[in-house]
Amino acid sequence: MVSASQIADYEKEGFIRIRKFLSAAEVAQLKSEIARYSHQVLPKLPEGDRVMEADGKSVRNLWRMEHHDKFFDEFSRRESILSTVGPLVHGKPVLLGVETFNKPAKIGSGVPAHQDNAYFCQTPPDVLTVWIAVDAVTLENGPIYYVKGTHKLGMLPHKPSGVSGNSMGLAQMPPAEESDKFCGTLDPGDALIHHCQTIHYSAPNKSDFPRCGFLLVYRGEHTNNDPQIKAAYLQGQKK
Ligand SMILES: O=C(O)CCC(=O)C(=O)O
Repeated sequence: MVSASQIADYEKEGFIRIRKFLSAAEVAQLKSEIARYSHQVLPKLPEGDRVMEADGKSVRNLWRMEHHDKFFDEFSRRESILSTVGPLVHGKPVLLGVETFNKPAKIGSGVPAHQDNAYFCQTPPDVLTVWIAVDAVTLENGPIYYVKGTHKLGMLPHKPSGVSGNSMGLAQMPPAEESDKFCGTLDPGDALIHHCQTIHYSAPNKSDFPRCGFLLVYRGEHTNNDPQIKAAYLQGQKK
């Protein structure tokens, strides 16, 4: 469940941080299930459902995990998660995808500033991501930064970024003070929930410590494809 003050913070800032979203036992199980998936399922995945880092060996992203594995499909249906997400998407949550952003030690690549709806293309923008820390997220290993209140700016122009796994980046970052930025440091099991129009980005991981995030993306049942955003997305994929 999400409290009235958390809902108010989410509506105002475009994100919230929830401490101890998962227990230590749940996060340990999640970590071992991601490792199992990476060993057993990943070798059989279609190319589009995984992205590797520049070394060709380390996983950058796993996409659409719910399609390939029962554990992750069932995880996305947990009542505790759906009841948290419902008030934030203003309706019945519908899963868009289960993913990881692994950001491995030393080699994990950065994520250009973007709004997720450049990929999701939904209207109204009642879509969010639950980003669960599998590892500790510190200032050193590439935490997510959010720009507060930017979910209220509407969709801003994006352009191809050239980054494998994050093909779209903001064409131009709107002016923001340092105090407008929030750094999402987390303990394992903590979560961030961000709105699909909140600008966010993260730096490469040059540290000795991995920074794996496990993501669940939901939309409200009432959202639809926005043809204008979709056209911009498809155009960007051609370049
Ligand atoms: O994990 C990261 O560094 C970025 C995640 C992200 O871009 C997203 O959740 O949309």
